[in-house]
Amino acid sequence: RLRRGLTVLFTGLSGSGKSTLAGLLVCRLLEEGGRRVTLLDGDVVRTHLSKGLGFDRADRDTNVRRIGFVAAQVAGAGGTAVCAPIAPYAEVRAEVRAMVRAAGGGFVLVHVATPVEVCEARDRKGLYAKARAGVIPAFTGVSDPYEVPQDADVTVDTARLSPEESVDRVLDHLRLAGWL
Ligand code: GGZ
Repeated sequence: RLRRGLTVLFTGLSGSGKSTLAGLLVCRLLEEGGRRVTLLDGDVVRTHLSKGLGFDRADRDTNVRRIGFVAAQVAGAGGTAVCAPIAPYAEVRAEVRAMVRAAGGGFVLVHVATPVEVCEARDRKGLYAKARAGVIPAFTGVSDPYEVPQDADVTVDTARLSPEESVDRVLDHLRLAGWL
């Protein structure tokens, strides 16, 4: 049976666990067989597809729109795109959902709802310290907005769940919704 393509968009703060969960989900999807899978990670996208863009609202919106465009192409061709930008604005997230659906793919929004205090305590890359010191301006969750999704299909908190448990929640949803 031919399955429709799919986009899974992880959204959440820096250090919330998006990249880890996205990478793990890709592995689990590959193990399952089925569609071809592409990972569009925030970091990698910004060194290639979105090279030169900054972090004001217009550039963030452009970045997330580009990711959405590629994801829609992948899903439209019957593949799976797994994306992990912060995607702080609800309006553009909704645009991406619409773009993917218009291309004939399914769209699943996963909110990685790890509290900012936990992300900041982890501070794996020292970015929160720099943001607090004002060295990095407009840092999401510190000095720039993050609009909490009201339309998440799955919500996970990596302060309460292991990465494996979080990805299991996503896979459970994908099975229940008939995507796997
Ligand atoms: C947020 C920033 C900023 C500012 C640099 N605000 O944890 P990271 O380091 O590796 O991931 C973050 C990444 C965010 O890029 P995205 O493309 O995901 O953002 S968006 O969806 O809003 O376009 C962080 C780093 O870039 N970073 N400056 N000011 N994160």
